[in-house]
Amino acid sequence: MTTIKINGQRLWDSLMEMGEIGGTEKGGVCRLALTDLDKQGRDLFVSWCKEAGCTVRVDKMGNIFARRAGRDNSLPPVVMGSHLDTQPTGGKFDGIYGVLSGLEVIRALNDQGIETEAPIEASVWTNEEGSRFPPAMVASGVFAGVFDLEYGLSRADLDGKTMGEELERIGYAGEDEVGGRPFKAFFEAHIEQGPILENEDTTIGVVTDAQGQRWYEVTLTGQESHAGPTPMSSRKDALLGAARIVDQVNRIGLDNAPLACATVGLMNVFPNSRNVIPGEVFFTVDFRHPDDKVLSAMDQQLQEISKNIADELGLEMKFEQIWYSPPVPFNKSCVDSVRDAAEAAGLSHRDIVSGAGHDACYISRVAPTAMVFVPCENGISHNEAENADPAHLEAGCNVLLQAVLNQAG
Ligand code: HGY
Ligand code: MN
Ligand code: MN
Repeated sequence: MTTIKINGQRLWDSLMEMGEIGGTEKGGVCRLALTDLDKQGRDLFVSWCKEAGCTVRVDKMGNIFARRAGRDNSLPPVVMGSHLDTQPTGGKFDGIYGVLSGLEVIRALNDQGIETEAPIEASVWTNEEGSRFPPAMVASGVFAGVFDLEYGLSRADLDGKTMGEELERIGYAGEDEVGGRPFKAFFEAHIEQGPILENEDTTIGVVTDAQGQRWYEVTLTGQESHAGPTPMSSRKDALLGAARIVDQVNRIGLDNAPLACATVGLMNVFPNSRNVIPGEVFFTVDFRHPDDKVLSAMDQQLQEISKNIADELGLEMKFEQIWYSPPVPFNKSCVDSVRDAAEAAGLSHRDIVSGAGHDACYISRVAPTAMVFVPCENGISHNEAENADPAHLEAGCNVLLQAVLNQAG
């Protein structure tokens, strides 16, 4: 293991500067995929990479690859990266930490004149969050061949704008084909977004797996009618149906505790007027579990229960699973590189399963992949209060550096 180190202050300063773009009153970040703010963040990252001597390429899904040449550039690159898009009430670290850690590794190698055998790349994956354009991780999914390019470019937001149109508009509809080029390895540094590392006072999470996810969209249609003269017995109340299903989603999660997660995060009520019985409700369901069998049992239960509730209340139901991402085991040799790097640096570490989805989950289908986790304050993320300790961020980036050097030679 070499003794070269990254510059923690420079990493922190870059995170703070990037966090200004879309910065919110409460200290969070709102930089939704392919908005003008996302463009600004991308432009800043590209300018930093060019200053660091990288050549920058963009593919047709807007994925960005900043390449630092190695001795033998015919070799497949070792790639680091994550995402720059955030949740509407996101933070400064989710995704951004992994992107700017990749840049910091390149900056540190430059400072200390280190040459690697294989080239290395810092990457940005478009629309990881899936908040504006569902599903999540769609651009890394196209890269991994899970979705075709047409599907990726046609993902639309609630206003009907597609990713293809927005990529053109912000100038990130690149020329390069998406995927089909080998990586020697892929590493993603990320905050844990949960409480385990902090509770155990552990600095590094050696991510062995990521749990599976199923996303659903449900539309219940009843009958708008007057909240006054309509007797309770003759109502077709779509919101009542949605409320009962929301309760059942929660119960399915609790019944499969402690590893299951079940969330209804988005709901639109129509016409959303206080004295009209709601005629239509649209809502989403997010199921997660590390065991695929349990995840499909949860899926069965949800379908059955939703249908019974809709039938009982005389509602029509459109029930669609829009996304399924199976549980992911990461590559043993890459996971070992992360664990060895933490060990060599004398950092406390523990194996951990990722509760969140990441671009690494899809990239692991086409390249040996692993992740490095660091704690975040109170385990909070997808929240403007998201915070992390500069010392942890520095430690995680040093582990990333060593893992990359281990693979890049
Ligand atoms: O939802 C997730 O797990 C990720 O933050 N997109
Ligand atoms: Mn993320
Ligand atoms: Mn996220």
